[in-house]
This record gives sequence, structure tokens and C-alpha cells, in this order.
Amino acid sequence: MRLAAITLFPEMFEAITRFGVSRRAFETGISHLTTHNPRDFATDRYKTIDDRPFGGGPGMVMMPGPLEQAIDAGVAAASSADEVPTVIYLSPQGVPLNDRLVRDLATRKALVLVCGRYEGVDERVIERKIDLEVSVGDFVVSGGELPAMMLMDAILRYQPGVLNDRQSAEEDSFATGLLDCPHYTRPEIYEDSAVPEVLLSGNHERIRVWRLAESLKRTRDRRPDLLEGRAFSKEEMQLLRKLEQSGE
Ligand code: 9WO
Repeated sequence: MRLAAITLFPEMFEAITRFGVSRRAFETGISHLTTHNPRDFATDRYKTIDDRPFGGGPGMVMMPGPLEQAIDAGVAAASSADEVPTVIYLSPQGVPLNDRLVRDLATRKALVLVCGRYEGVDERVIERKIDLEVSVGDFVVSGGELPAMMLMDAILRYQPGVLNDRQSAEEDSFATGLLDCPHYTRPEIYEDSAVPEVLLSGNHERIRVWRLAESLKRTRDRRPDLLEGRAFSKEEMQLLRKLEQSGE
């Protein structure tokens, strides 16, 4: 997958190119990232890329000219013979990101992620260049770079060959539509607190059922919204009824 980031702070993207699972996606050539800095397209001697908002108010707005030129450079870099990139702007006004959208975007051959700074970008750039506005949550951070990296990291995990079999993204929380079950490792007793006995039993079927029940319980208690409109298997129905009956 070809990725391009439009950013005033390209070095921030080393957080994903230099570390962890995402680093492997870039090292193996499964993915490729270029960065494009609006500052490099500024036309005055001070390399200005922001200006005061029409109508007044606090802060500054990213100017359309240098930003659009940087987006065009990103689109050119990410384009290939068979695919035009999807251009995404990260903002709290966007559609909420979820596993379904991550998987959809993971099937694209090329994405350009536009990272705003200051109070945002000139709306005409959004109208002219942006295909999709995406939010990673209902909060404001100081720029689009961290949300863009979150989106990239989530997408890279779904690229074939990035995760090994043990890490399979298909088994992750949300791919199943449920929250993850609790995890434990050695020692068996830590500061008076024991590992659930079932996990030491060696009975893989019992363990699988326990984990599914824990996932159902957590999802019901913490994120009942995830269960709305989700279909349940016969086994899941039985486990939910059993949890209810035992008052868990
Ligand atoms: C800053 C600000 C300061 C004073 C008055 C109003 C203000 N609005 C903003 C603001 O929203 N700045 C944004 C910073 C502009 C676009 C890029 N920035 C951003 C993106 N912050 N948070 C996100 C974001 C992106 C995706 N999902 C969650 C948050």
C-alpha cells in the first residue's frame, strides 16, 4: 500500500516507520510512506503557510495554496497505474473511525492523509481535495499527525504479511465485534493474586469457552453499544443467558 502524509512535521512519522509492527510493514516493502510539507510550497521569503481567519477570532488557519500543492505532490507520489489515492483529512468533524472503516481503507492501494495544524485548514481545500474526513475520537489534539498515525497503524495491521499467524488481526478485539478477554502470564501467583484456574487446566475447549464468556461479559458491561445490531451465535446466546442467571 502506498501512503502519503501531508504534514508540517514529517519527523513525527518516524514514530511508526522506526518502531514495532508498523516498522516491519515499511521495511519489507509491504507499504511505502512519503511525506509532503506545505512549508516547501510556501511562496514568500518567510515561508508562511498560515494566516488569520476571515471573520476574526483566535488562532490561525492553514492557507489553501501551499497546502493544496503539498496534497497534489502526495497524490502524485501515492498514485500508481491502476489506482487514484483516496485523500483523507483527520479532524474531529469526520466520520468516526471503527474496525469496519479500517478494514475498508486497508483494501485501498493508496491513501493520502492530510494533517491539519493550528485551528484547521481553509474549508475550500476540504471541498476541492478531500474525499473523506475521519475522526479517531471525540476530542481535540494539537494536530492531525497523531490521528493519522493511529489510522495508518491500524490499517498496516491488516496488510497481508505484516502480522504473523500468532498476531492475526482477524482474532483481535473488534474483528470479532467483542472486547478482548483478560490475559495472564507467569507467575501463577502474583502478590496474592492467582491466575484463573481454567487457564492452567490444559483443556483447550474449556479455555475457549471461558474466554468467549469473558469477552461477552466485558462487552455487555463496558460497551453495550457494540452489541446493538450484532448477531449472536447459539453458543453466545447460551453463555449470555448463563451469565444472567448466575448474576454475573
Ligand atoms: C483548535 C482551536 C483553538 C482555538 C479555537 C478553536 C480551535 N479548534 C481547534 C482545532 O480543532 N484544531 C484542529 C487541530 C484543526 C485540525 C487538526 N487538529 C486536530 C485534528 N485536532 N484534533 C484532531 C483530530 C483528528 C481526528 N480525530 C480526532 C481529533
